[in-house]
Amino acid sequence: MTFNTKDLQQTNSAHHMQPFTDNKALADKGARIITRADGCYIWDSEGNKILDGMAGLWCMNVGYGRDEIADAAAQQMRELPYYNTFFQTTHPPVIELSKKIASLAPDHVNQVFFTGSGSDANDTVLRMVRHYWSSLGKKSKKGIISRKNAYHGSTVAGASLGGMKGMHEQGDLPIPHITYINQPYWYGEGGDLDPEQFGLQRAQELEAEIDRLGEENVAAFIAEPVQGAGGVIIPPASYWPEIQRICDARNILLIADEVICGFGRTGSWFGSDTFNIKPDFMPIAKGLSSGYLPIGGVMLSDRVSKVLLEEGGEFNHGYTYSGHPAACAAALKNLEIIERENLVERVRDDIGPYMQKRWQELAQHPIVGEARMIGLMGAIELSPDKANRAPFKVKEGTVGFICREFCFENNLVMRHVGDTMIISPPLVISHAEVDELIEKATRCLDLTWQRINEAGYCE
Ligand code: PXG
Repeated sequence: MTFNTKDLQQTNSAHHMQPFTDNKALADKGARIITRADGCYIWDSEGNKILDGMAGLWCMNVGYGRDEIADAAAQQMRELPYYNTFFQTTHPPVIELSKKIASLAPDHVNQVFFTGSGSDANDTVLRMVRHYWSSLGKKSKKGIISRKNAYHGSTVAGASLGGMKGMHEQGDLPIPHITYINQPYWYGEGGDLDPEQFGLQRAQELEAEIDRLGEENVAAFIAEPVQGAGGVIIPPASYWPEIQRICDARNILLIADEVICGFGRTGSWFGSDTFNIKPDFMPIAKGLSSGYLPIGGVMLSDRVSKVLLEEGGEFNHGYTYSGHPAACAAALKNLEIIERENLVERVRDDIGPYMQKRWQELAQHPIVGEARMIGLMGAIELSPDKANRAPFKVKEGTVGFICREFCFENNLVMRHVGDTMIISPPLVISHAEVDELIEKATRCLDLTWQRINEAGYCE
């Protein structure tokens, strides 16, 4: 099939307003048009074959081109394309998926509420947390503590729970009763502390914030086990145990946002397994269906589900597409593939360690300050001065953007967050594809180095 790229770009700009995009600037440049995909590759309308180092948007865990997921969804659409889960009705795919999720979740997590995405999972969690405390008669416990530079979605609650300044500036956010502590970002903010001391210090900010607000006013703490969109920020080992201790000691619910970390990304079924976290709520999406159809949810621990079920009465919340049958059928088939192909174990024992080793080689590059990776999510910090973890002498993000553009030109999808390059390939990536990714990334780092030397950004 051939495509007229220019025509498509013009029509796109005339009618399609894209997310997280300066649409005016994009209209001048023209969007890249992705037309098909298979395995770990996508193709554009010009016929370029591109290695997808981001698994779509951190979601394509089982890789593209899985006919059996398409078949499962199609079969479900023929049988029962839609029915809702309101008004005391349910259907087989949502029942089966709920049971499957409970079997994969940590032992103390056995209920799931379905949504259409990660953002509305976090809207749901905000309402559930407050409903939980008010069901126990503690109406003042409505404050939620989050972290600067967290990402929890784009809806009003999602963006408010997130700690991204640029999002708060648009639309008069955050909503009231959400506050933020600092993130456990050692490379960027650790100064002279060693990572473990720093991790402990950042975790203890939670206790200080609870004291500041008053324990009787705090409902929950929310965090991604590993921050994804914020730049793959892997917390020091000291961080999560201290957070868990504080939540337990101060009777604060713990929400582990598993939207990116869930379903194998960190080498366990959930990021909470990897870090030994015992959350009360786990928002999920993305890898639940590997993005084949939109579906998300909130998993609930026995402690909170018991209160909500026994004391909460009717929960006045839900979405038309909560537990959509075709999305559930796609998710079930996706989870079957992850299990059948042992993808979680593969990330933990085989391809994860291999890619981590190869990724570390990039740390030798003259403009790389640090290379880090857990499971199959990683980052490299661009810096002109490794020893001091120094930034470039140009606006933050300039060099990251240059590198990202070289990646595009060289048929590799690798994103930038400021001057941090991030990667999150499909869990099915082969050893040879990892080699190709490293080879392309190295070439793009070389090109970036050359460009910034010419521009004088390293002096
Ligand atoms: N929580 C986390 C931790 C996420 O990463 C969401 C919630 C929201 O999910 P939905 O399905 O509503 O998008 C996310 C989404 C990026 C990027 O540029 C990251 C996400 C979404 C879009 C872009 O890294 N994460």
